[in-house]
Amino acid sequence: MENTELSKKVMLSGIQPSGDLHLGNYLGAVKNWATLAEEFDCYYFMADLHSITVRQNPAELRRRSLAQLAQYIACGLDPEKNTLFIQSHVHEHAELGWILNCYTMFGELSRMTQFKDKCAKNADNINGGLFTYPSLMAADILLYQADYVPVGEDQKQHCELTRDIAVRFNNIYGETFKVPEPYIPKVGARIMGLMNPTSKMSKSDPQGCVFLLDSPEEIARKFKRAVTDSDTESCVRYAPAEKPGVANLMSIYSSVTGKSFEEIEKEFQGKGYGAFKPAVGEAVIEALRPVREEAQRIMADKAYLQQVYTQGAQKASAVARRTLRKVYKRVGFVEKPF
Ligand code: ATP
Ligand code: LTN
Repeated sequence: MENTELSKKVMLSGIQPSGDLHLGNYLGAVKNWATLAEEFDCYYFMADLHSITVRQNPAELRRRSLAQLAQYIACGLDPEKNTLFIQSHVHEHAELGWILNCYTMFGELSRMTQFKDKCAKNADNINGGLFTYPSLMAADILLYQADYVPVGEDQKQHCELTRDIAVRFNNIYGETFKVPEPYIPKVGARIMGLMNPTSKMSKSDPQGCVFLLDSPEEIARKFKRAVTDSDTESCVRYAPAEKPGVANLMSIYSSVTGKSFEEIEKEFQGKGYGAFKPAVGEAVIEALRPVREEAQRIMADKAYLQQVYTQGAQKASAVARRTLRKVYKRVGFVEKPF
């Protein structure tokens, strides 16, 4: 087992438990991750250390971290085939994060667009963690000697910085870290908000965002209210520049049913948006029904969840420990006697 795992490339990603998972996270990320388990040695974690860079309600953070794990599993991430864990359970993340802070430049961190965005949004809490967030993310990745990091466009800059940090460290101390690459899945839609189809679906706009745990009634309501277009044509046609709302609904419908855009255009020929929007809602309700039911079942089974995250942290720690020990030696720390 160890040998086959060693020969597989390592894939790693994290999502902050700062909100509930939505259709964008599912179709754009987690659903695709589930298909990678055979080919790669996969690690996925709840980035709770990262999430406290923005003030969180403690009870909510705890609930969402467990709910997110349950939803990962319900989306198809089999805990026997993937290493699923909670970031704060593997203390090596915080330790390597500190070390890498000392190999990340003030100027580099100052240029991160996510830092600038978050400063603008949280003007009353621009803390040190927000600034050094990318060094901790580099630690997450480098601890596991990851080959690939599946992330969205917004995280590419952080991945680039991770590569720079790895190369810098390797140049000073000799080969220590694998230099990772961002991984852009072959399939994977970018889902836009239902109320504002020109910006991505995001939990910060709850009206235009379909959460995996939303009830069927809630989902139907959100799709009925989805913005289509101001044209009077009311024709289901794929034209993203002219009709971004309709194009987004078509992408969603295509992702959940597997139908091509041509098939969808044919199916709704002469029927108009009045029939199209509820049909997309219905298809999403049916696609998410097993995910929601399974997530709810798992969330209620606290003993099972605990077993999954315990096993995940143990497996992750074993790998993380090896890298951290090597790093401590390289930088010149005295070996721990126990
Ligand atoms: P926020 O709502 O604050 O922008 P988020 O919900 O996008 O955050 P992230 O933690 O940034 O959550 O994203 C987790 C993963 O889901 C990333 O891989 C990201 O690329 C993917 N993702 C997020 N939103 C979408 C979307 N609308 N369409 C496709 N993929 C998405
Ligand atoms: N910053 C990422 C979450 C994240 C991550 C990681 C992703 C934290 N550590 C390591 C990939 C690899 C985000 O906000 N989506």
